[in-house]
Amino acid sequence: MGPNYAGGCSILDTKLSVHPPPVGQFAAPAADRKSAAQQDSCSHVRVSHYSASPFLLHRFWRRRSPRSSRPPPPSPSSPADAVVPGQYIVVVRPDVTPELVAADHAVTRKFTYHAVLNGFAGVVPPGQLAGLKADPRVQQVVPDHIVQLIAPVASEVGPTAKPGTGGGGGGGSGQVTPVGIQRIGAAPGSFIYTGAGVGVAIVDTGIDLNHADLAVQPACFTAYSACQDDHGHGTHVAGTVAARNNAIDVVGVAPEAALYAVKVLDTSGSGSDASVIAGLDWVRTTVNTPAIRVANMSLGRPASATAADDQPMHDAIKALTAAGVTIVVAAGNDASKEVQAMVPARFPEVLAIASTTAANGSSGACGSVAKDTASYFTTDGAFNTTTNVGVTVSAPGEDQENVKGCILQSVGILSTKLGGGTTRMSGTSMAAPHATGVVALLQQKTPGITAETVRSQLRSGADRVNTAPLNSPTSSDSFDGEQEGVLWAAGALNN
Ligand SMILES: [Ca+2]
Ligand SMILES: [Ca+2]
Repeated sequence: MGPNYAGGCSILDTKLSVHPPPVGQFAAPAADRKSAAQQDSCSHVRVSHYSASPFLLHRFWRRRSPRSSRPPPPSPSSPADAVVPGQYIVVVRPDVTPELVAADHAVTRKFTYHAVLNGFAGVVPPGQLAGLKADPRVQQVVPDHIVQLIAPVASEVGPTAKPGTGGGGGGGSGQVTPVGIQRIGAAPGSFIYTGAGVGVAIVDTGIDLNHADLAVQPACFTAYSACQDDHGHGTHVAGTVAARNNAIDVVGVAPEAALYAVKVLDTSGSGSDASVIAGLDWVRTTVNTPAIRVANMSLGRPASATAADDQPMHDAIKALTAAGVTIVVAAGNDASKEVQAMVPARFPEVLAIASTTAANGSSGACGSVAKDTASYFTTDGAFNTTTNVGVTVSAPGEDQENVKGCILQSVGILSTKLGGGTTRMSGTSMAAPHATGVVALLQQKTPGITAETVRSQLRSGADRVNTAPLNSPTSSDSFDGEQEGVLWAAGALNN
C-alpha cells in the first residue's frame, strides 16, 4: 500500500509544533486552548505549544545581558525528547518492502514511506521491539518525537484586521499590502515575477480551502481526516506567501504561486516526526502541476538528546532538498536558544529564518523599538559557513513592537484568517513565509535553482547587512554576533 495520504485517524501520536508569535494577539491563543480542550478522537497526544499566554506581556529591559544570564524565555518550549508513547519510526534497507517488515512484527502502520525514506511508522507492540531492532532488514528504529507549530506569539490587534470575508473592510479600502511585504520590497508591481508556475507546499495545520483570497491546489496531503485547516496557523502562513493580488484582504509575496496544503499538524498545532516525514514523502512522491519547488515549515521541536533520533527527519529533509525542493524553516520563538538546538532548523540543508520588526514601534516610558530590530522572541544563531548551520536571513515576523510604559507589545503580521478575512499573528512562523515567497519568485526566474544558490542569493541580496537585525532592548535580545540583514526581494532577484 502507498503512504496514507488521506485516511482517517492515521497519525494518532505524533506532535509537531508551530512556532508561535509573541504577545498581543488574542484570537490565536484562544483557538489553541479550544483545540487543546477539544481533541478529536484521532488525537491522543498531549499538546504543548510554544505560544505565550495571550495576556502575558513582555517586560522591557534597557540593558542587554549575556545569553547565559538571560531570564527564561516568554513562552515555554515543548519538553525535550517528548515522544508519542509506544510509537516508532522504522527505517528499513532500500531493497526491503516496509509493509512486510511491519507485518512480521505486528506493527499497524500509521504511515509508510517510500520516497524520502524507506520505512514506516506505527505503534510497536511491547513484546516486538527487541525483535524489530534485531531484524537484519531494519536499519534504524527511533522513538517518534512530538513536533509543534512554532506557535504564534500573541500580538496586538491592529486597525486593519478584518473579521469578514473579502471586501473592503475599514471603509471599503480594499486590498491591503501588509507592512512586512512592503518592508522586503515585494509590494505588487515591484518586479515582473509573481511566483506563477511555482508550487509551494505549506507544511503546517492545513490551509483554509475556501478562503476568498487564497487559491489552493486541489491536490493535498493530510495526516488526519482532511486537508482543510482546523487551527488557523497554516492559513495565515499561506497568505503571506501567496494571498492573491486582487481587491480584497491582503497580498502575498508571490501572489500567483500555487499553494499546496500539506497538513501534518492537528487542530491543536501538534504532530510528530512521523506525520511530518509523511508530508515530506508526499511532496517528494506526488507528481503535481505545477511542481512543488519550495516548502515552508513553520514548525519544529528541540533537538533530541539522542542524536540518532533526529536522523530519519534529517534524512527526509536531505532527500527532498536533493530532489530540488528548497525548504524554509522558522528559527523558533525562544530567544534563549539558537537554531542549532532546534529540529529541523538545525539541519544544514534548510534555510532557517529569524524574525525582525518591519516598522518603528510607538514609544513608552522605557523607550522604543525601531524597525529591523530582532524580535524579542526570536531564536537566532550566526550562520556557520563550515557547518552550514545557522540563520540564513531575518525577515519580518511582526509589524512592530510598541512600548507601553515598560511593556512590549507585538503588533502581528496581517494575513489571511481561517474562516475568511484577515488577522494578525507574530512569530518566526510569520517570518519564514516571507522568505518562502521570495524563493518562489527565484524559482520562477531561474527554474531548478538549488537551495544553496537560493541561500547565497538571499544572503548577498539582504538589506542592511552588518547593520540589522538591530539588537533588541530586552534582556532576551537575540544578538548572536552576526547581523545578517533583512530579506530583500529585489536584492535576491538581481544577484
Ligand atoms: Ca488579495
Ligand atoms: Ca544574527
